[in-house]
Amino acid sequence: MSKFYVTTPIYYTNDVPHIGHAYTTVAADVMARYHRLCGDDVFFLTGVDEHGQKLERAAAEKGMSEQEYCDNISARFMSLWEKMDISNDYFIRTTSERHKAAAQKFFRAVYDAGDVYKAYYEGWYCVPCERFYKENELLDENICPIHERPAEWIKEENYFFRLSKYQDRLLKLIEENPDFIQPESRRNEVLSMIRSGLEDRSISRSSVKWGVPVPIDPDGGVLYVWVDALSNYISSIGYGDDPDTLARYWPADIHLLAKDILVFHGIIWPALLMSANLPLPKQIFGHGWLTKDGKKISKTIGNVIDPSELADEFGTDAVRYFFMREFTFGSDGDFSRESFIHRINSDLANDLGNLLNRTLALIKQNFGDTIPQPEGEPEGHDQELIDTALKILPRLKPHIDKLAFSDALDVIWDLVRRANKYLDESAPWRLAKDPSKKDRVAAILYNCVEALRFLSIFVSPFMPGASKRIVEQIGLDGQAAAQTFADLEWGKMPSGVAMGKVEPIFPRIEVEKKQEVKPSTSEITIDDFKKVDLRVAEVLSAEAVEGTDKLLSLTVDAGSGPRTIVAGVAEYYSPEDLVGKKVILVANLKPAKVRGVESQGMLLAAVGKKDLSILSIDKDMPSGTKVR
Ligand code: ME8
Repeated sequence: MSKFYVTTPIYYTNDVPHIGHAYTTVAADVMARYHRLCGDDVFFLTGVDEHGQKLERAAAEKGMSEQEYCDNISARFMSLWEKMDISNDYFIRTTSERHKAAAQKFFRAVYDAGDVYKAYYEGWYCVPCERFYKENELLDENICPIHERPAEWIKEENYFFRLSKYQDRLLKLIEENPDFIQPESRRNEVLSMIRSGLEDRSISRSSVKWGVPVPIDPDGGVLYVWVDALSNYISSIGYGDDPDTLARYWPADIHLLAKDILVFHGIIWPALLMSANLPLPKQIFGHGWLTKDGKKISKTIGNVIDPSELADEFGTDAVRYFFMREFTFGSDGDFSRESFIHRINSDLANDLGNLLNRTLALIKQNFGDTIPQPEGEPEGHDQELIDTALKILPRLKPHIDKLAFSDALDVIWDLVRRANKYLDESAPWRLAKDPSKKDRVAAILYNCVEALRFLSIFVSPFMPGASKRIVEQIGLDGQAAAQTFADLEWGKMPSGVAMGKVEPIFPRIEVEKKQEVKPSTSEITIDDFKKVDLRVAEVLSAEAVEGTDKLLSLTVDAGSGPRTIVAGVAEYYSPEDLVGKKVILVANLKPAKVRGVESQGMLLAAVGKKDLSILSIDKDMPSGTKVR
């Protein structure tokens, strides 16, 4: 039996999970589930990276302890993966004692190899990336190219790793093993980086407290968070405490990650492993980014989309399918709701869903609730359908091996399309009018059910929930979990079984008509606009206005002392929500009496039909600051 060990990166717990994280995790899940169908001994690892400076700061900002903060966000990742049907075998938390001990053992192994020394680090550091930057890697004014925020200058005495010593071995490794880093474009990036020269790297942080203590020096600070994090791939399978499991799964077959962390996985990690005298992973695959309007989805950039909300709205399978079908895995892909809905309606509701509905409805009409017995030798287009079905698996394999998920699904959809066409060409509804053709009708519908059973196996790595529902509807309840590629034998579908409850598995998503956005007023000049004095104002206190449940009376300070305003926001905000908030005030509005209270200004809000959101500022600015 082959083994297959696949990993996702471990995600930072300063961040809430978003569709970028779900993208990698779903891809890894597809690989794991596919290999289980092949009968492999699979270990699928995901988890969270809970240490480092950005976490330390994020917790402090929230007034929480670091551990409390991590516990909170780790729980969100875990429940998201449950919702997304992620079948990981282990969930690593780097704050676990097991991991910390293994990370220290790993550091010590590198130290014992003579590859660690103490020196001063002075240079740029981007906290959201948790990485050191050279000046020429930053944009103007020392802005980090990924997070578009200024990097910080740090100077500290740290432990360094002799990365430079491994330059030649790394180069040879990557040159001689074309599959080690994929896709090709990423491999070339790494090669040119190595060729341009590798410098030793700091692997501890003396100014950071929240981390794994450096094992060789009580005053040495903590391990650089990346060294701590990378060692998760071995700590999870027993590097510190379970040599049998380690030997069973290590080296990893594939580390999946996005291109921004390729250097850590393609250069630093293999060099550290060489130093610690451990085998190297077989492949590192750096996929593209999910973007929104061309920008990487990330909390720091502020454009996150919550996969959990998408799954609530459209179903887990639809989200998983979209990720795997819409984008070329190695390249960036822009997420849009329109393309999502279009893809789901056309591929899932129209193609696959329709094949299932039509087949089962025809069986119901002609054979009650029972899957009919196939009668007679193949005729008409039967053989073409059977051949298409039997050829899917060998065609699928090379695409999955290259992580070309979209191409793999396209191959599977050849069977969906062929089966729908088969049904059209064979037109059993016409034959059913002639009682002497009943056997032929039975054979045609049986063949469609058999194609659906094959499809339930093929789609199961991508859409485990839908696969299960297909299996149940065609009457194989309970056997869903047992299906593997070994079940892809035409004719294995038992006849005479009772169909399950028939329901559309992918209801069509009705597209709301876009509201026509008409300019609400005629044009104004800049001078007209300048007449409005907009200011940042802090809400000092807030209370309900008597006799109405719509209004709040707020005391605000726009830099010139307290004043009262009345705002129609009570249905959307409680007084406590607003105290301390910085809002945008129209400061030169003529005072007016509202319900007996004199209102000296107005706050700005986005006003929808059913919701309202008060405008605020995303950085702290003093009260009275002009807004324009
Ligand atoms: O880098 N598009 O954690 P992280 C696609 N803790 N994938 C995305 C993405 C996007 N817009 N945004 C995030 C870290 N990802 C470290 C990893 S591993 C030893 C330590 C995915 O929370 C993608 O897999 O910033 C990326 O590599 C990972 O999340 C980074 O997650």
